[in-house]
Amino acid sequence: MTSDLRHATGSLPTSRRTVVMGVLNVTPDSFSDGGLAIASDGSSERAVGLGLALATAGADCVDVGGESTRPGSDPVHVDVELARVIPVVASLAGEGVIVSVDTRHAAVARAALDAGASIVNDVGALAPDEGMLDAVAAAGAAYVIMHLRGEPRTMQDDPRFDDVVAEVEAELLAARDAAVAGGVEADRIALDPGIGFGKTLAHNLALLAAVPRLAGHGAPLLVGASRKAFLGRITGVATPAERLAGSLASAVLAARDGARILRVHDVAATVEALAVQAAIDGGVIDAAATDEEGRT
Ligand code: PMM
Repeated sequence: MTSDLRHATGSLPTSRRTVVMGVLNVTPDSFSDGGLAIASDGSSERAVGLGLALATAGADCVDVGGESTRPGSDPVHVDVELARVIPVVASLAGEGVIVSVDTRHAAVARAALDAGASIVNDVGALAPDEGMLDAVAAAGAAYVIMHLRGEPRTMQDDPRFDDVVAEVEAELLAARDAAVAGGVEADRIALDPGIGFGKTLAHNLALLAAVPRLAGHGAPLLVGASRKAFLGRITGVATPAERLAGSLASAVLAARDGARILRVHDVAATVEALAVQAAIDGGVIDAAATDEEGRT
């Protein structure tokens, strides 16, 4: 049984359904949507508007990131990341949106939590930044532990595993143990196999096929496959923003297999697809779905 995911301002209902985390990259260079949320005058208005639109479209939480971790990207200075992220986090949290901050840096996590964020999404969680676990524990935040082999700049150079599922699983569980030992409560932790982070196409497919196994450790499993390069390799769709069909296919299959958080760019379409999956699997039929002649 998967538990609800407790966070700093409440909990996500992951025991009952698959929830949607909307992606808001406040970066000039993310692979999927780089530059979209950054205004030329540096103001945060455009990003806040996009974040509110994600929430209106049905996102259960909005994941705000200020450092691109696409393959080959260089790290940004923490001050730059703070300047990009904190005003957006504060505004969205002020509007009642549940905010997750996508960062590897304890200073950014701490400032975001002070500004109202509820969840820390740490793509560096296998080797957390000094002070990260203290910051998460002190705020009672949820902590997403994502699997990453190497570092973003070089992670796709030559990823190797003997048994990708067993190794990712063992490394995630070890990181969870370390986080619990560091003061983060177990029911505030979500696990994520890190699709595309130091993995080949075959590795990504093996991990997605292993969602039932990876979701079986009590912690909500987060899957972030939306718009990623492996979908383009399969479908031939080169432009990330045009990978909706592949993204939805992976989302529905992951949800059916037990993933309880989906990190996605196309929130409205994903929410619709999940409603159909949930209705088929759970037998939920909304009265509004009955047409005028009483047929459903
Ligand atoms: N993917 C990206 C960034 N952050 N965080 C988690 N937990 N899981 C992911 O799969 C993940 C992430 C890269 O995608 P983006 O550039 O579209 O944000």
